[in-house]
Amino acid sequence: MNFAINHIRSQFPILHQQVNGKPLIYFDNAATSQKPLAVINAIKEYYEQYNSNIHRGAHHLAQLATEKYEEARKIVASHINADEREINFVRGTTEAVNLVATAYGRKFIKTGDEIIVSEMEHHSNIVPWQMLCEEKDAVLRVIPITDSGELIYEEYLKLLTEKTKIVSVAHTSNALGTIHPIKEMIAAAHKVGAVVFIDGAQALPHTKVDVKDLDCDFLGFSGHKVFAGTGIGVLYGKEKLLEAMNPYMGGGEMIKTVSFKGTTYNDLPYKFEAGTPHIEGGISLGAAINYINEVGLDSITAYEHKLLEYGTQQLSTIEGLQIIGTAKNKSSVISFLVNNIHPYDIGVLLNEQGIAIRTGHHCCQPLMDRFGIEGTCRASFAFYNTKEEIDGFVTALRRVVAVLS
Ligand code: 7TS
Repeated sequence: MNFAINHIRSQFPILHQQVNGKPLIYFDNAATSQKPLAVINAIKEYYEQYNSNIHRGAHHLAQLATEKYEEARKIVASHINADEREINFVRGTTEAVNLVATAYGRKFIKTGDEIIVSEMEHHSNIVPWQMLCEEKDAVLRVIPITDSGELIYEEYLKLLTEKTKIVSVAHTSNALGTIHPIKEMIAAAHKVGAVVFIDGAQALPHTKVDVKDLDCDFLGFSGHKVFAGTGIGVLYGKEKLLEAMNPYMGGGEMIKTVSFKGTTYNDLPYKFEAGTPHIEGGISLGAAINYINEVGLDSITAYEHKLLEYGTQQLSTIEGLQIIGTAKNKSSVISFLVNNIHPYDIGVLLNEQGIAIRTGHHCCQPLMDRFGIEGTCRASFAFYNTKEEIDGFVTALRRVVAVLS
């Protein structure tokens, strides 16, 4: 693999530590990713050199902070091939979905309308739509999945009718790693006049996402999964849709004029950014995106695919281990169960050996119900992980299974 892995790892200080006397192996990247020096230094510089509130000060620090924050918006826009006005900074994917469900849904969804999600969604891409359906007396339809963890495409096509107003699906599943055929799904939804929200939380850290090529109407993602800080994320929306929507929250920044006779709203994107934003979060996101582009997203995708293949192969040598989610097109996530061992017990014993994985339902209870299980163990890789770490993990897991069997 032609990938400067040692140099890359040197950029992530947190990776070089011992946990319970063993070198840390961090395989919980789908939950949150670690941060490179480029991001840590951008946050440090912000607080050491130009901390200030933005958009409102005539003074030097305020101007500098505003410049850097708006520069980050440009970086995000160009990264996903959008216009700056279409980039709304939010807290994360969860807020992006809630914003659309509220600001678009409240205005445009009527009694009897239908919203489609899949059986594989994260709770944050289910519950806001359920809340909207309850409020509007609309109907939530669910795309079923196969035993290997792929959406049943024909069933999706059957669900699409003139009643369908919104389709909201993940680009990539956090629990199984399945990459969905979203470009085709978006085109099919557009044929019946529906708008499409893409949950990009698990896609942006691993692959290039081009909103124009996909032609999605909305895209949400979280900064913390894409190597930036927590509490920052992005809602992309097509300009004409964002223009048509009412504001989500009221307050400072999102207004042009306020009077008791009536208030007028600010232009995009500020219309959706009430209050003092997460300034260093935005700046950290700009730094993170610059960093992954320096490494090269195509190389990242290719390298991680090798890790996925190697990890899948190595884990399959453990007797009694069953991989949940065996779709053809997957990102670097491996969910598994071993015999009847509770995933949590595996997680605890792996932690004793310095290995971080996730156990549980991964905020996908309907998906777990579909498989008739309570949860899984999930190892999720980032581009700073290595084959050697996978070897260490598989050896440790073998030991854990022997103890718990
Ligand atoms: N959508 C997907 C596909 C996700 O994986 C997550 C977080 C979210 C939405 C919500 O993102 P947030 O940043 O707003 O919380 N997923 C996970 C996970 O798999 N383990 O911890 C968080």
